[in-house]
Amino acid sequence: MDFNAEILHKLPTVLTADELLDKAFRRASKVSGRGKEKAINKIATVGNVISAHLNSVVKAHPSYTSMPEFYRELIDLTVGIGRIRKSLAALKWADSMVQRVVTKGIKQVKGGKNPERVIKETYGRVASIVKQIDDELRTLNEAKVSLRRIPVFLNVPTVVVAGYPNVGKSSLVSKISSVKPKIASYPFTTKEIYVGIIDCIDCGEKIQIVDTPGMLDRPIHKRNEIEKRAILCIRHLADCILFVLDPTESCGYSMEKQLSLLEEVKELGKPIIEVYSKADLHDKRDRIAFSTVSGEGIEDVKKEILKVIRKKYLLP
Ligand SMILES: Nc1nc2c(ncn2[C@@H]2O[C@H](COP(=O)(O)OP(=O)(O)OP(=O)(O)O)[C@@H](O)[C@H]2O)c(=O)[nH]1
Ligand SMILES: [Mg+2]
Repeated sequence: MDFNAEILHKLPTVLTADELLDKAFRRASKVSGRGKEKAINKIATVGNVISAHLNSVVKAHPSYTSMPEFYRELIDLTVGIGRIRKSLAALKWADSMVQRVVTKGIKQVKGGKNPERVIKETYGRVASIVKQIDDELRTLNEAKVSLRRIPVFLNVPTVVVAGYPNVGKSSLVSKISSVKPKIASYPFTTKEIYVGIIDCIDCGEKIQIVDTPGMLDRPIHKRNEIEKRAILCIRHLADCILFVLDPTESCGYSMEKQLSLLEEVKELGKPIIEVYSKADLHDKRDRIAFSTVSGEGIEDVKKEILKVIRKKYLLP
């Protein structure tokens, strides 16, 4: 992927309509000059401040059409690309309307109309335009906050950890990689996607590990947006899937359901490593079993990841 997701972390804070108008009018109140000239400066300043802000927001957004499908779908799930596009279009509209009102105001002052009256009328029109896009400004500020949470994925071999909620995915990721996602004893603790790096000391390879939200075994159209994020990661990022099963069922879900989800994930046709979590609580060993409590099997999991990745990338 040559798209740099850091652009999503650099979006500017978007002012509300009132904040933007305040800023513009305050700046205009400080302009110097006399009579006509001062009035023209004031009106032009209002136009410039508003235009600069709206343009900086519009320009900071990436092209949602040309970015990789994975990011596009993830952003669509997180914020909605349609909403972002509509809001950006509203900002462009407001910018051109404000500029039109400002140009007209300046012309009127130059033409001899009472400057004070023109200022009052122009300010009123500008305020009414900017207030019309208040919802869109707020949407774009919310988008900025959400987009900042989308991780930057590296273009390196990637293992995606998947499974039912509460089975111990994040506990494992936190043990074997650089990222420390939240761990808790309730399902759907992980709502977003976490990316860590497993430094493989003996081979010098960097392997990316992606912690995903838990998924339930149910048809795609019934899945919530949190589960859909996990599917997206598996589909687009995974060179290999680490599927975590909790045979103690202390996660709150039966093995039958967990295995049924495993079957579904297998259909994606990617290499899968099947592992048991919570090995300190059971003695099933027909799959690699690990415990983040006793430490048992953690190295085996790492070794298996490495083996699969090496095979896929034909590494020595
Ligand atoms: N006994 C025992 N408990 C564990 C182990 N690993 C995780 N747990 C517990 O299992 C619960 C769920 O752990 P998480 O790592 O948050 O599980 P998750 O699969 O990431 O959960 P979601 O993010 O909700 O999908 C927590 O209460 C952990 O303390 C383990 O090896 N042994
Ligand atoms: Mg988790």
